[in-house]
Amino acid sequence: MKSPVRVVITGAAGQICYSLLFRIASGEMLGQDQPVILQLLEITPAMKVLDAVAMELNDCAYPLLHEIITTDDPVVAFKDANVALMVGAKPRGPGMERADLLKDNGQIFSSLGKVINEVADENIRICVVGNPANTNAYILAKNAPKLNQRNITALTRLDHNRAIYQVAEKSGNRIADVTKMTIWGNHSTTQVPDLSHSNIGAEAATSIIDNDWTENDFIPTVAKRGGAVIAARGSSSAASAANGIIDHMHDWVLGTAKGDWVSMAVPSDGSYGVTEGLIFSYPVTCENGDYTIVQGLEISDFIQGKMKESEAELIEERDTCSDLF
Ligand code: NAX
Repeated sequence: MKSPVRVVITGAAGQICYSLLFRIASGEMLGQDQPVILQLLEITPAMKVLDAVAMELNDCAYPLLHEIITTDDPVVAFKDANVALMVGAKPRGPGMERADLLKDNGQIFSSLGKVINEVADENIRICVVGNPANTNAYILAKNAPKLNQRNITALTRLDHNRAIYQVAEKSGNRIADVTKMTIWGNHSTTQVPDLSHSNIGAEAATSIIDNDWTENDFIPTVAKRGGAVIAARGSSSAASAANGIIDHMHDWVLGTAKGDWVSMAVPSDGSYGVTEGLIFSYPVTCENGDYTIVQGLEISDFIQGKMKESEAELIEERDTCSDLF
C-alpha cells in the first residue's frame, strides 16, 4: 500500500467542494491505489457546515480515505501538504468592481502563500480555482519563494472541457473523438479557446468546422459559458468545476493520454511570446508527474491578437495587486 498523500482543500464547505471532496476520497483524482489524507480549510463561520461535510465523507466508508482534518487555521491545514486545491475565495458581491474582488481575494492568496511557503512540502502541487484564478496563483507564487514555482498553476480545464463539448456537439461527433483542444490565456472572458490544432477523429477540426462558427460562435460561447450557467442556475458552475479540478490534477500526476494534450494555466517561460512569470493557460502534455508546454504550434494572426488581449488583461490584474507581492 502506498503512503497517503496529503491533499489540502480550501473553501471546503462551499459549493464546488461538495462535488469535489467525495470524488477525491473515492480515488478518482490520484488513482485507485493512492490513499489520501484530506486537510480541509474553512473560515470560522463555516466550520459547522464543514463538520457536516466531514460526517458525510466518513459515512461513505471510502477505503482510500485515511484521515480527515478540518480546521480554520491555515498552518494546520497546509502542514506537510503535497497537493493543494485552492477553491476558497469571496464571490463578487452586488456593486463590487472587478478591481475590488481582485484586492479582496488577492489578500487571501498572499497570506496563504506565506503560510504554504513555511509549512508545506516544497514540491507541493497547487491548483488555484478561486477567482481571479490566474492572478491569485501569481500572487501566491510571489509570496511563496521557497516552493517549486513550476508547481503553482491555475484551473482552465473547465474551459477546455467546455470547448471540447461545443466542438463534439457542433460536428455531431463523440467527445472522445475531439483531441488537442487549447485554451490560451486568462480564465476570464478574454480567454482564447482555439481549435485550430484540434482533431476530430483523424481529421483536422478546421476541415470540418467553418471558420465563421469558430470565430463568432465557438469562442464567445466557451468564454462566456460561466456567465450562462450563472444566468440559468442562479449560482456559478459547481459540479463541472469540481470535475475540471479532478481532471487537472489527475492528468498532471498520472499523465495525459498519448497523442493528446490538455490546457493548464502555468507560469509562463516566455513560450509563444508571453511575458515570463504570468500564469497563462497553455496546451501541455504531462508525464512522470510533470508538465511540458506544447511547442512549435503555428498561431494565426487572429488567435495571436486575442492572446495578446488576454495577456494584457493579466498584466493589468498583476499591476493592480502589486502591493500584495
Ligand atoms: P462558495 O461561495 O460556495 O464557496 C467558497 C467557500 O470558500 C466558502 O465556503 C467560504 O467560506 C470559503 N472561504 C472564503 N474565504 C476563505 C479563506 N480565506 N480560506 C478558506 N476558505 C475560504 O463558492 P464556490 O462556488 O465553491 O466557488 C469557489 C471559487 O471558485 C469562486 O471564487 C469562484 O469564482 C471560483 N470558480 C472558478 C472556476 C474556474 O474554472 N477557475 C469555475 C467555477 C467557479 O466560478
